[in-house]
Amino acid sequence: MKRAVAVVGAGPAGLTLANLIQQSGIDCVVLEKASRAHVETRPRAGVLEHRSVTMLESLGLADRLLMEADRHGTCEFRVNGQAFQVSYSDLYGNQKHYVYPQQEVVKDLIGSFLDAGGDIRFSVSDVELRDLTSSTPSVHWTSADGVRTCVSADFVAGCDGFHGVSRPSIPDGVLTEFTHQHGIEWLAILAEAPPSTKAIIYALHEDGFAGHMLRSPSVSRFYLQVPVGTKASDWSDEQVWEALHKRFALQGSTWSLTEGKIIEKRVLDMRSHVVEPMSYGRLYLLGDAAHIITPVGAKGMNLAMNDAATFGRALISFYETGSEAGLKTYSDDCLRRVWRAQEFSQWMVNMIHTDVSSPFFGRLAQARLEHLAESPAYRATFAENYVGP
Ligand code: RFL
Repeated sequence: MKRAVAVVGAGPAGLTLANLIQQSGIDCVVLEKASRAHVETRPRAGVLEHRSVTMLESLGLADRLLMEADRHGTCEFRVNGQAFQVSYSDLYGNQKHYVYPQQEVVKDLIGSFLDAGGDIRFSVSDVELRDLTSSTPSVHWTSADGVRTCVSADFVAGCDGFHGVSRPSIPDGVLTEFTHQHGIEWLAILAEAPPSTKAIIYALHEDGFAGHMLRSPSVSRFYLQVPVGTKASDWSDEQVWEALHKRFALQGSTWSLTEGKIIEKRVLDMRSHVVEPMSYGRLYLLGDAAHIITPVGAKGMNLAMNDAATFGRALISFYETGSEAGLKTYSDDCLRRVWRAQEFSQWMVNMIHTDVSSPFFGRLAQARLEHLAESPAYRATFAENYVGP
């Protein structure tokens, strides 16, 4: 089998790329380890930046999203029982976040790609990447029915996330890896509970951070900072709700938290990871395969889509004009935005945790939040970074 592009991984990065190049007549195959049912129901992110939505809209891929997604332009911070809100949309050109679960993005992108005749192989195993520095790299895999198959391509797009095979296929010493363990863990909770708020809540409490994120009218995501080394099973559902009530509590307010059935509980190790460059020979890394960011600031899915848009444009230019300019600058173009997001995410991590590494940083966090509450200039900078420049 010969294709122009072999895309490894059907997450937001791989599927955005596949749709984008398909629309320009570039032939590709998408190889996905999991089943279609699994990727279409896997809950993860839920916040799209306006830039991601504009890009999807320009490709005709945002019809359902634009009908169903809630628009959000305000977030709330709670510190020691007091709340203040930042209307970031008003501070940054009326741009808003779109709340739309990642699995719905994935479902839409799979649907549109297949409807237009696209080729996705689900439930593949033992994926191997070969001859990456030649002009005909190849990808080998075992299909769902056990047949060993291979495709040779002009390019391989490694969109298989942090634990995929693409990045480890690059020989040692080629990539420079930047890693930071934040020394923080969150218990991530998904509950069948309608949102108790119209605005995302970030709460700084002496017991640790708590977050109330929005997903849909009937499902909410919550985060609780927990001691490093905690296992999800250490927390009963009752303890989760008790902690959330305590950390979100407001003095002299009738606000209340609506509980619901907890459908997912997992511990997130807060870490950041970036590799440079984001390519090797004819292999290009996209999304989580090249960079991991903490969920603080909700940038991960958006960075993955930006990589896909950047690489897609470079491929289209290559096939239409023969120019390799976009391919050559792909890594630098993406990394500028990746590092800016990492910087913002780190800034927010330090602002919403009481004890990042010492009580000293706890006090700095409070000072930063007070500054945000009081200073229009500081809020404007926050807004620009949060909603996406
Ligand atoms: P994905 O989504 O991980 O997709 C990679 C795909 O590759 C497949 N795969 C393979 N396929 C073939 N062969 C192999 N050997 C393979 N190995 C893996 C996988 O099955 C999968 O389908 O990567 P991509 O496309 O780069 O997208 C990145 C985003 O998924 C990620 O950044 C976000 O989910 C991060 N994230 C959030 N990002 C946001 O922008 N806003 C958020 O609010 C947000 N919340 C979150 C998050 C991530 C979370 N977790 C669990 C990682 C909340 C959570 C809990």
